[in-house]
Amino acid sequence: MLTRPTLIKAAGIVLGVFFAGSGDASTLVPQTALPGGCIPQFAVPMPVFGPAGATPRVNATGHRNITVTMNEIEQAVLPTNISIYKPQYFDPFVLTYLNCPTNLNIKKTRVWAYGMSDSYTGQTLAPANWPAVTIQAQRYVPTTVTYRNKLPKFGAPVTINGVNTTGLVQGLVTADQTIDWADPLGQAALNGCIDFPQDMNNVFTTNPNLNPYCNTPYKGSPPAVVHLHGGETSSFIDGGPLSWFTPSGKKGKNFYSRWNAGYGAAVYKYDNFQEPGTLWFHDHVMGQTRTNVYSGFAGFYFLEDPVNEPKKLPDNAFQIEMAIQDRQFDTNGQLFFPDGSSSPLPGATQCGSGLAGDPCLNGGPPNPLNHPFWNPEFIGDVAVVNGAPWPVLHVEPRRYRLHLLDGSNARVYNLSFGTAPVYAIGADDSYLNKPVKISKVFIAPGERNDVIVDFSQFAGKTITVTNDAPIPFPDGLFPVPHKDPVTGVTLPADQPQMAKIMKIVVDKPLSSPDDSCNPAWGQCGRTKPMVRLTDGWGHVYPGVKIDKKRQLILKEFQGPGGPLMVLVNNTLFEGGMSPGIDATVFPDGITEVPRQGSIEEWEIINLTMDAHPIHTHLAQFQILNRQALDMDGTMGSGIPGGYMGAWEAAFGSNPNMAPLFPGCTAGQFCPGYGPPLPYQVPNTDGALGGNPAIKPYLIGANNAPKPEESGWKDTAKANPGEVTRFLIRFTPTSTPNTYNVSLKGINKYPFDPTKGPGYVWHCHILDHEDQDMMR
Ligand SMILES: [Cu+2]
Repeated sequence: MLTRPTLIKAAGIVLGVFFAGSGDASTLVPQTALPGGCIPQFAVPMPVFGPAGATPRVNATGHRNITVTMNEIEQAVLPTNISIYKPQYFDPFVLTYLNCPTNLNIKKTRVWAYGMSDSYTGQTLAPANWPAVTIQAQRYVPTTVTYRNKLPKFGAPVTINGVNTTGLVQGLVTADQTIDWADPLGQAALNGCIDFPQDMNNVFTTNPNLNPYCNTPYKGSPPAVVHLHGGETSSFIDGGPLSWFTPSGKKGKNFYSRWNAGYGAAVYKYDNFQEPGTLWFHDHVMGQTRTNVYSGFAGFYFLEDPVNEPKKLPDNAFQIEMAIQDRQFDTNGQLFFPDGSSSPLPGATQCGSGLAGDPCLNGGPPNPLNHPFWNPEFIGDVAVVNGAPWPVLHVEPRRYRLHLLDGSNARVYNLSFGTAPVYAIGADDSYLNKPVKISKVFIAPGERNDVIVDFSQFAGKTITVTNDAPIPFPDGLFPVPHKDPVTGVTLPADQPQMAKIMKIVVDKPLSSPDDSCNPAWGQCGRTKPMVRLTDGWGHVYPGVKIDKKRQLILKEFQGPGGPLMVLVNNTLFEGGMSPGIDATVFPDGITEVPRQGSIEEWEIINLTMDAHPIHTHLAQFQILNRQALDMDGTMGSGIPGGYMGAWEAAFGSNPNMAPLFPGCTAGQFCPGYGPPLPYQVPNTDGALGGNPAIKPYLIGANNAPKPEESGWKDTAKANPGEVTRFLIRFTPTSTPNTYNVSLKGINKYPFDPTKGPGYVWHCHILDHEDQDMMR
């Protein structure tokens, strides 16, 4: 999605237009967007869980059986105690100041939220909240969770805070029935809605298969499932995309429950056997992860192990979690999720046209005839931390430990804490050997950064947490002024309000001396060094045996209006449908089948224009390095056409492969066909995956991962035009490496992706994983 914002901006400049407005987001509920620039910043406190705040975390050691209930609730989100919002805002599309709407009627926001209680006593452990109140678990102490889906359908009766009303959120955040999704009623499949690239002839024009049912937002019983992100868990309880269930008792094909807990419930037992770290849990339902997480389903899961953790980390009131997200709201304070069904306002053309008066930040869906409601990336215009817009946090002048999570659909953040020193102590799941001083926290959807920020020299000061990352990354809408890469001209910010995330005010008196570990003195590292697969400097760690190497491609499939689908290795999620995957070898279409205990090198080759945060379930990995690739032959390999040319030329070149789709031409990219060559035949790089070798096209040096991303990770950025290499090992992170031997490790279930329903790996841009950037 490189060009869309640029095009829209360009159109705005040329045509110059001007009204404060917006279209309907939802086809079911009339909505008018409240531009984010109209919402006052730093007007609400940041909700804090644990000793620093009013809501205690959920103690999973004291309560070993927890019920997590999925509810629709009302939550105070936008400031209501202010009668006047801002009078004007900066419009990114027309690059000028416009009037804010005046007809505001800000109410509490309807969200979907996890509430928690003790399964045996019924005692409430945490109120339902967006984000969920953090669960605190101890290593080796299992947690049994009963998930109960009590979500109301749109318009169905529901009682909220003792008031009888009707379900709203499903009507605001529209499901798209034309992408491969849970489809609990089986109606999308029955009506031929789900649009596969095999329909090549259809896809590029109006899809004749699309009957009116397919254009209808789903209003049935809402499917949901919870994934523990970063969890080393059995695949039965991984909460994968096909393990969903509805309140009415419909289930996905991988549904699992430890025992029958009734309709709309699943019981998972987490062993908590893995190394300590910052995990999180969120919804993962097939084709609706973006909408369910957007609606509120996310929370932290701290796994603690006092024996093996760094000693004397800031804790109690000085340990704070922050889930950073972006959202859009309407003039009633409700969630606004673009579905492109906008009715044009006076003077406006259709939403997303890029023409004069276009009313929508996200535009319409790029290919509405194929996917009436799916947008490739959700772009919000309000920064939200722990469910509060641009909040304020009051702290003491001392060191704090902050667990930072990018829980956004698509937005990458590059955060700074002013001049306060920031040290990374953990990356995603695990602690680093030694703390690393960092100037910016660069975080993509799904990633966590565990940091210590030292406020001790800032008594009486206010620190604004700032962000300068564009969306999509690296060349989308900028929150700050930036240079045009072609002309060198400095352009104004596209979303200036997104340059600030929150404010931290150091105005609390020091309540006690700060005796926490001091990363400036090299403290706060691991007591026992992590097991290394890489040396953190770009090389394989001595003695590490790589069993298999895979080269896997990230590629967008463009329709006439923009992306139709984003794919890993050009293969659909339900890959048995891709003829490029040999169905005799892979009847179920699963291609990445590592052996338990083995170490594999994965080379993720990004042929798109955007960065994609790649997330693996079950197994953690260590980033080896990243290297540029001559994509088109203009970057120094000296090979005409570059890697992209070689890759496209490979389609139809192997007589042993299934015929290309009708409409595809040999020597050209055939979307959704799978890799162009046989997956299991190693190429001249010795890599599986069915793609031409990359070696002749590599340019420049291997770039080592940043020190703060050199530990065990479960999510890592794959930048455009690069190969991102990581070593992934299919045993727990704590299992020692033995020279030249693969160890299964000590764990309570096979660390084997082929046992049970298996695991997925995918892009953590939620809008991408929902449209098949997942295997
Ligand atoms: Cu992606």
